[in-house]
Amino acid sequence: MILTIFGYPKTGKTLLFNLLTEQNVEISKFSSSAQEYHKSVVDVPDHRLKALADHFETPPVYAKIEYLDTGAIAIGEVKNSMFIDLIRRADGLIHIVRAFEDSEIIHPKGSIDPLRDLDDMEEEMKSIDFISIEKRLERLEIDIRKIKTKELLEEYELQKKLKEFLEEGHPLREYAWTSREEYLVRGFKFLSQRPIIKLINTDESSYHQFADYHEKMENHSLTLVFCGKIETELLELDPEDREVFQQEYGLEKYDYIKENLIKKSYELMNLISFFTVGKDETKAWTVEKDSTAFNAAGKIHSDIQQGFIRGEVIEWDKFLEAASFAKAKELGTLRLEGKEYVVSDGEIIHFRFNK
Ligand SMILES: Nc1nc2c(ncn2[C@@H]2O[C@H](COP(=O)(O)OP(=O)(O)OP(=O)(O)O)[C@@H](O)[C@H]2O)c(=O)[nH]1
Ligand SMILES: [Mg+2]
Repeated sequence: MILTIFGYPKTGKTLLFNLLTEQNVEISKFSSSAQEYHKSVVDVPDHRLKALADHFETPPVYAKIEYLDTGAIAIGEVKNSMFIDLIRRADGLIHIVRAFEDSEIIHPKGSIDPLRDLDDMEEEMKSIDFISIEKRLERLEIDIRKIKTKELLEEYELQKKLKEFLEEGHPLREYAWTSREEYLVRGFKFLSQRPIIKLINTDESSYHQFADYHEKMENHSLTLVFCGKIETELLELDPEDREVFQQEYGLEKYDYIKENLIKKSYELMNLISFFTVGKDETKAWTVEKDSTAFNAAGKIHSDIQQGFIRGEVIEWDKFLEAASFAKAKELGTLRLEGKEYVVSDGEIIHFRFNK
């Protein structure tokens, strides 16, 4: 899964990237070379996988997230940005805005107003989608005059609906997509259709001022508030000192962004994990909520999917209670399930298949 961090200049993108990936990319108060971007792949932490790996004495293989940190994008310039492909390519977006004060760091708008900046970016993304849709509609009108295929007509109606939806002021992620509709416009990678985490980067003094935005989940968008610079400083301390300073800053109940963001992105993007265990490795797999055992098998290998016979399924903690598959069978906690079985978060699945 790819998550792309983007935003206006000097909002703390690279500082966030460092926190999420434990890298040490240089950050600066002054304008940097906007040409470069950073990339890093991290493990998705999962205590359940760790416990299973300990039991089987095999290495845990965590699910992975690839984070991309783009350079600054000037206001109004998303459409011309060299990073637009990195934004389109993402499975989910992280848009970060500045709420922290620092008189030495110039804000391109001359004042600090994170909610305004969130809206500005939303408008830019919607208007880029609007322009792509208008162009596509013109093209479709020409094509349909030549040949009227069912699919072209279907797409034409949909693009018109999407255009109206944008005109009413909604981002495309709020549209009630059917899977057929998603399929029809899959090639467009609309920016406002991507699930998005809106991150407000603030100091301890205004952290509580944004309390309404601490975990605001709505229509495939989630807003979170964090203190980038303070968090970086806190992480350099020993855990006991950290608590003392957190109290001093009034951040007793602070959620550190690295784990919080991953946990919340899984919720936002409707993702769950299942596990496979074996003599070589204990592995976490990511699938969409409501995936069937058949879909899950396909994640691992097309041969397993094609030869699917059944899945032996057990919740990770029930397995550890039983301590072996034989015992779990005896206790009745290990179940046999068919292709249509809907996988739940935290299950171990052992696939039986015809080779
Ligand atoms: N006070 C304060 N300063 C911050 C915070 N986050 C970032 N900064 C400062 O803002 C400056 C820019 O940080 P970067 O992480 O480089 O920001 P960026 O968005 O990657 O910048 P560009 O890539 O140049 O657009 C640095 O001097 C940081 O120390 C924060 O939460 N509080
Ligand atoms: Mg940067």
